[in-house]
Amino acid sequence: MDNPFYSGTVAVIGLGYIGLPTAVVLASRGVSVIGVDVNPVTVERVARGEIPFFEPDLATSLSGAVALGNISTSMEIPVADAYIIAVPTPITPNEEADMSHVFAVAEALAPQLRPGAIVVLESTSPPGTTEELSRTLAAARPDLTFPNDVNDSPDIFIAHCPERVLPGRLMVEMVENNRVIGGLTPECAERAAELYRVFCRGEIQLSDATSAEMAKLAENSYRDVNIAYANELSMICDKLGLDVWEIVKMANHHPRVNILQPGPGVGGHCIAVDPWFLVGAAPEEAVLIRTARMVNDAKPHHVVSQVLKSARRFRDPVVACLGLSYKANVDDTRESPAIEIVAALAQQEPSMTILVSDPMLSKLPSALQGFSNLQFVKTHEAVAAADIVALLVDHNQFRTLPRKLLEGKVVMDTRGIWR
Ligand code: SAJ
Repeated sequence: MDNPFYSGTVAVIGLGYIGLPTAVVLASRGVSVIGVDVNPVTVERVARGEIPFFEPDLATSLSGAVALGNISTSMEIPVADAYIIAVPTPITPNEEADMSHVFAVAEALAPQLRPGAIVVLESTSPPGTTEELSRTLAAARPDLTFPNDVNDSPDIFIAHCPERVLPGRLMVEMVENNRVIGGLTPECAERAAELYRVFCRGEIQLSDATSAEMAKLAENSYRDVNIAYANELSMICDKLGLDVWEIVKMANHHPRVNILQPGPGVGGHCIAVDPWFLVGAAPEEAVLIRTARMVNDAKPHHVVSQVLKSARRFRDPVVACLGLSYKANVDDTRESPAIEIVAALAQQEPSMTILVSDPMLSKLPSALQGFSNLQFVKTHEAVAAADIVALLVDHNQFRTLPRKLLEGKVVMDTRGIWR
């Protein structure tokens, strides 16, 4: 198919980092999209063409789609031909998958289903969730047939299509990346693929739903395990007084070695969360995956103890903490190790003055408000006043900081950008 088009109405449920770009990309290709969210502010802003978070090129695409009249928003799930569920699947404080948003959607969605509808779960989920979603919908709608209970074509088609887009490159990767679509039956996968082919130029691999869920978790756990290796090396190098960046550079000269970059820890809504779904699914088997999570979760504490150790040599230490987001050049602070580090320093050392700077943010995130020893200032101001400079995020603006400003200060470069 050269120019695939989907003539039905698509409801995208959850207008967050994944749902909103998906809705926008479908609408900009002429599909009639209804964006659904429980947050009234998001619903109003998106309807006006305003983005609720920063992502390159999202604003122009959204205002274009709004101008074309292809996207509307609602707080209620409407009757539609296809549904894409992109709601959060966080973890509980006990590191168990919190699937409450997905099943709240199922409850609200069931009454709206009409024969022929496609339901695609995009949210990253533990293996078996799509099947459970189908059973939940089936229980609420005994008048319809579902893929798990008929041999012929069911009334409702259900699939899992995990996303792979990288924050900061969402609008490009949404279109270019290869995707996996796992259907509860092969026909479910094919129906969902027809919808995704409208905007996805990458290869679409068809599979079953549970394998697709597992593939997504395998991808993110792979990344977590590899970053944990880099972070563990960095802690070993600190102990031995070696430069981990030099060691990684040398090791990566080997033709089959590609060690990732150590950092202050792992943040974001995916890599720091999803591996726990595998641990939950197979606790006895997922030894390496659990250990990697623990290594990465321990890294912010290691950075805190290094800063505290350096601070001992100053009477009233002033520490500049540069960067708060979970990674470079985004304003997303979810699960950010930088925030964890700054909060721990502020709490553990009330006599320390902490000057925080992040050019991607306009103010301190709520988790850091209320500390009397903490101020949000401009980068140059923070560095000029500091005894210790802790670089926590490798934003481009920090890369170009004149090195002269760092002279005479203790520098803790957790991202290795000033070497
Ligand atoms: N990090 C390091 N060292 C590295 C690479 C990353 O410390 O060498 C840190 C980052 O600073 C950040 C965390 O890891 O704190 C995660 O960053 P990331 O860039 O690896 O991943 P995300 O969370 O921005 O996006 C990931 C992507 N997954 C993979 O690369 C496997 C993306 O493709 C997924 O779509 C996304 O998770 C998701 O939604 O699952």
